Amino acid sequence: MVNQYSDRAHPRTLCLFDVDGTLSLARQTITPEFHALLAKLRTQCVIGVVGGSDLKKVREQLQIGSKDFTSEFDYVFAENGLTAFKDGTQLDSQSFIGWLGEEKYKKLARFCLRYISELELPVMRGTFIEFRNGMINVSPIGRNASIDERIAFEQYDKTHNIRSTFVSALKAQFPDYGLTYSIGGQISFDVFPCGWDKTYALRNVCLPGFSVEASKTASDLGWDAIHFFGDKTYKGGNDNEIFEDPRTEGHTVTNPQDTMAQLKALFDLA
Ligand code: M1P
Repeated sequence: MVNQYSDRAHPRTLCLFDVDGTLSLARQTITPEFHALLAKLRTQCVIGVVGGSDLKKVREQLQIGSKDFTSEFDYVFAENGLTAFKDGTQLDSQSFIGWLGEEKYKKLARFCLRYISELELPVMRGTFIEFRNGMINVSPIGRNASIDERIAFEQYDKTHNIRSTFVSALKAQFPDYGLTYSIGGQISFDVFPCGWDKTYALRNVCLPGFSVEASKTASDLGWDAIHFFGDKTYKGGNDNEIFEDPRTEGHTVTNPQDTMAQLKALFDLA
């Protein structure tokens, strides 16, 4: 087997991180302190990020300074891994529209826009459907909401169940579409083919000489351990599938400070 990471203290240990609520606060930038800790961690083991957001947003949150952030992680997965980088180089991927087809997508988009048009919300902003490579992201309030409006919507949603009711309506309307609806953030939910959750990223972490086909453990992929850190690890959260996957050791965190504390306890980091 070719060992690509022989410069690390633990070359067969992979640490994967969710972004929002794990490496940074929701839609905010990673702190310089955590950025420096990740650089230290990278001397110990192999590191990667598995975000639900698209690459632009993950970059906004993880890039500090002018150095391209994709070169500061061994693996970067955006849109659950549908946009993937290994050692700073982009890998081939599938697309949501290619999988679903234009006609089915148009029916889905029309239903969502009609549904949103009839919602009674305290405020509504713009960009209700964001079309991405590996998924669509649907937001009842609109993705142009400010940070304060996001926080207010998240609270409102907790008592009015806007997103979960919307998802139930979509499931009832399109029972044969084979889609997963995942409420991973504050103001929206992601829609993608079943199986294209964050475990999709594991397809691309296979070391040379190993095969992802029928892999059941980290060692099937060539690793001693694959750690995954996420905040939404509960059933229905967008970190749940990869957290529960038998190939990973899951760690639930409550916020970026907690992630840092857990890393310091697990690895030899000051
Ligand atoms: O990473 C979690 C989620 O972050 C954003 O959600 P929201 O805008 O609702 O806070 C989105 O980018 C979403 O796709 C992603 O899953």
